[in-house]
Amino acid sequence: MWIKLISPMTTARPMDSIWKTRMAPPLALLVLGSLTPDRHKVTLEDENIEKIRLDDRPDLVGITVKVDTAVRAFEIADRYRANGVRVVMGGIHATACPDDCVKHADSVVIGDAEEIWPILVEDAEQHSLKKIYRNSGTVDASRIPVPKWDMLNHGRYLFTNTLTIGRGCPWRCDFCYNSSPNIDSSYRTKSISQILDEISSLGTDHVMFIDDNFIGSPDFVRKLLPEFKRLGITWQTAVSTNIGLYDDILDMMADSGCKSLFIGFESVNQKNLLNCHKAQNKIEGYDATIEKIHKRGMLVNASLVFGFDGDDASVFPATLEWLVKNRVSTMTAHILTPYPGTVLFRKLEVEGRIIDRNLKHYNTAHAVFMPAKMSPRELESGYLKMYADFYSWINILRRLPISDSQIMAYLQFNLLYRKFGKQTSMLGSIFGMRRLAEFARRTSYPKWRKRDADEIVLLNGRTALTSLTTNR
Ligand code: B12
Ligand code: SF4
Repeated sequence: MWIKLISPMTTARPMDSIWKTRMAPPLALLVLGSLTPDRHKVTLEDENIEKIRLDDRPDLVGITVKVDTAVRAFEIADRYRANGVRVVMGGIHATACPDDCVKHADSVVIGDAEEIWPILVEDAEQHSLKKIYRNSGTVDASRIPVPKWDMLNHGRYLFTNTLTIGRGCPWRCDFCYNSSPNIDSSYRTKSISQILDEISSLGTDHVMFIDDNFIGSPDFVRKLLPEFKRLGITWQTAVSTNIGLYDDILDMMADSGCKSLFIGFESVNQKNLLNCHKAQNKIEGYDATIEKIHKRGMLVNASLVFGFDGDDASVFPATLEWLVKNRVSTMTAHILTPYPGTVLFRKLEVEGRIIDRNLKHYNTAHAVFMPAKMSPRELESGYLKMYADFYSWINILRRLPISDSQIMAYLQFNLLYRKFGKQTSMLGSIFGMRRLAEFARRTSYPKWRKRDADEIVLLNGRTALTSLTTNR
C-alpha cells in the first residue's frame, strides 16, 4: 500500500513568523513512519513547509490533528474521501474529541499509535478498517521507536533535533490537554539506551527535548544526566516550576550541557493557579528558582497565561514588571484557551462562557471565552501589548543576562527570532532554515558542531550504528 501522512497548516499567531511554523517537523508522523511495516511505501507532506497535493490517490491517508489545525484537517480529509481515498485521523485533538473527527474520517485513533498503527495498517490492507481504534492500556514507552528521520526534507525546518525522554506528565492542570479524560497522560520514560540511540540518530550534539515535563521522574533524570555529560551534548528542555526544589538536578543539568529551560509559570497570582489545579506552582518560590537557573548559566523561557478569572487589566503591567525584574530571557504568552475535552472547557461550557467555537482561533491568540474581569477585546489587546512591551528595546536591554556566555543566545532569540522575526525568517526561506539554525548554534554555543555517524557511535559506544543505518 501507499500510505500518505499529512500535517495540516498551523494557525500562526500575529507575532509569529515562519520561524515558528517551520520550527520543527511533526514528530508523530515520523514515528508512524517507523511503525509502518517495510512492505508499504510511506510518504509525508507537511503543509507548513510545502503546498500539499490533494488530487493524488494513496491507498490510505493519515492526518495528525491538533486543535488549531482541526478545521484544515477536516477540509483535507473531506477532499480525499470525496475521491474515494480512505482517511485516518490521530493526534491530540483526535484523541480528546474523537466524535468531531469521526464525521470526517474512516477511522480515528484514540491515544498513542505504537500499539494500534500496525494493526490498523493490516486492517486497511484487508479492507476492514474500524471506525475507532483505542489502546488496550497505557502504551509502554519501550515500544516507542526511533522516528524515521529520512522521510524529511531537513533543510526546510529550523530544528530537526527534537525528541522526548518519555510521555505524559505527573500533573493535571485544568487548562492542559492532559486533563482530558481520553488522554492517557500517565508519566512514562523510555530506557536510557533508547534515549541515547535516539540522540545518536539525530546526527548533532545539540538536542531539544520536547517533553511536557522533563523532570516528571526526578530519580530517572538523575540517572540520565551523567550519560548526557559523557556524550558532550548541548541541550534544552521544558520543566515544571518545582525544578527549584532540586538543586542537585539543576547542578547536573548545567554540568551536562543544558542551556535553557522552558517553564510554565503561567501566572503571578496564586489564586489563579489554585483555581486551575496547578498547585505545584508556588509563587513565593518563583524568583529564587529563576536565580538558581541563571546562576548555573542557563536561560529561562517563561510561559504565561492571561485571562484567568482572577485577572483584570492590571495583570499585564504586574507580570511585565516581574519578568523584567527577574531578567527573564524569553517569554511565551498565551490567552487562556479552553481546548475541547479539557476540564477548563467543560467548566466554561457549563457556565455558558464559550463565545467563539471556530477552532482556528484556538491557537492561544484569541479570547474564545468571556473573561471574568475584562472584556474579550481588553484581554486580546493586553496580550498583544505584553509581547510589544516585553520585546521593546528598553526591556531587551533591562533583561540582558548577567553571564556573558548567555548573551549571544539571548540576543539571537530576542532580536532575530522575536523582534525582527518576520524579516530574518525571510533569510531562512532563501538560504535554508537549517543553515541559519547551524549559524545560530555556532555563534551561541561555540563548541557546537555536527557529528558524523562513526563519531557518535564511538561516543555512545553501543547500538547507535544500528539506529543510524536503519532509520536515517
Ligand atoms: C513540539 C510541540 C510544538 C512545536 C512543534 C510542532 C510540530 N511541528 O509538531 C511547536 C513549538 C512549533 C508547537 C507549536 C504549537 N503548539 Co505545540 N506542542 C508541542 C509538544 C510539546 C510536543 C508534540 C510532539 O511532537 N509530541 C511527540 C509525538 C510523538 O506525540 P503526539 O503528537 O502525541 O503523537 C502520538 C499520538 O498522538 C499519535 N498520533 C499523532 N498524530 C497522529 C496521526 C495519526 C494518523 C495516527 C494514527 C496517530 C497519531 O501517535 C503518536 C505516537 O504515539 C506538544 C505537547 C505534547 N506532549 O504533545 C505541544 C502541543 C501539541 N502544542 C499545542 C499548541 C496549542 C500549540 C500552538 C497552537 C501554540 C501556539 N500558541 O502557537 C502551536 C501550533 C500547533 C501546531 N499546529 O503545530 C497543544 C495542542 C493542544 C490541542 N488540544 O491540540 C499541545 C498539546 C501543548 C499543550 N500542553 O497544550 N508545538
Ligand atoms: S504541568 Fe504542564 S504539561 Fe503538566 S499538566 Fe500542567 S500544564 Fe500540562
